[in-house]
Amino acid sequence: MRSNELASNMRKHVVRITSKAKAGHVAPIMSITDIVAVLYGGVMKFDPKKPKCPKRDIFILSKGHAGCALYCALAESGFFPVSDLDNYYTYGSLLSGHVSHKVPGVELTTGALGHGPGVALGLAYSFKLDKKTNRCFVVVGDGECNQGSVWEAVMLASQLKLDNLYFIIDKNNLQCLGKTEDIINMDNMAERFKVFGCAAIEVDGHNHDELRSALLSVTPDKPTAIIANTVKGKGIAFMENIADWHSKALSPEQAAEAIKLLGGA
Ligand SMILES: Cc1ncc(C[n+]2csc(CCOP(=O)(O)OP(=O)(O)O)c2C)c(N)n1
Repeated sequence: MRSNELASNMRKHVVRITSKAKAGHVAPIMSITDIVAVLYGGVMKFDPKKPKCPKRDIFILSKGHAGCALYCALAESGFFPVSDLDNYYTYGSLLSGHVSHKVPGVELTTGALGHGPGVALGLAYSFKLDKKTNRCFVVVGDGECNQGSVWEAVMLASQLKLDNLYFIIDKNNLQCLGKTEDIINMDNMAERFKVFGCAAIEVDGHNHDELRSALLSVTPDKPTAIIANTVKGKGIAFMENIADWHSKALSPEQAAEAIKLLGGA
């Protein structure tokens, strides 16, 4: 499926299933929807019928509170039936709010921020040691980049020359309680990654062509950092760039309005 169609379907699923479950984190999910859609809509190698296929590329969602975006991409890509999404965030469902590795296609349970980059680095290194060509992609929040563990992983990835590892920074400039610049400023993100030894590319995180070209680029012997400039809540005008929407759930009326804004029925 083309990434644009995938992103559009994902956004509508997200509104439908989060509002049904009265679940929050809609804005953080909308922020990364295009990134995840481009990865699953042509960039990554995977086989939905064999989620553990040894030739697969690895995707890790380090900002695990946005797991719903990944579930929607996996369902749309055939890892499990789209109808299963209706169980999202319900009692006993595998589709928990913070992403769970029990779901087919999910590599790592996350939610405690700061862990994804280190695991992605370990997997990328293991592929190099085994002389395999698999790639690892890890999505990290810009607020999450306040954590030292992120930078430890970046430094070691550079030292190990892991050119099969992609740090994708969801730079929406907001965290849960306010602006990233007011908490620990993460501006000049590309420069920061370059100083730590990565190739760094800055893109519009909602432009699929820019994302695809960055995700397919390789700089020999260097990990790549893709600084994706995004809008928290992208696609739902009344939610965009408003910190309060980090964890709020959509009411049925707001969900209906959101679906209209997304061009749905
Ligand atoms: C280790 C850890 N500390 C705090 C939290 C609580 N928390 C959840 S989301 C969030 C904000 C993260 O900001 P960012 O990475 O920018 O994510 P986004 O704004 O894109 O959702 C925080 C602090 C957490 N999940 N894990």
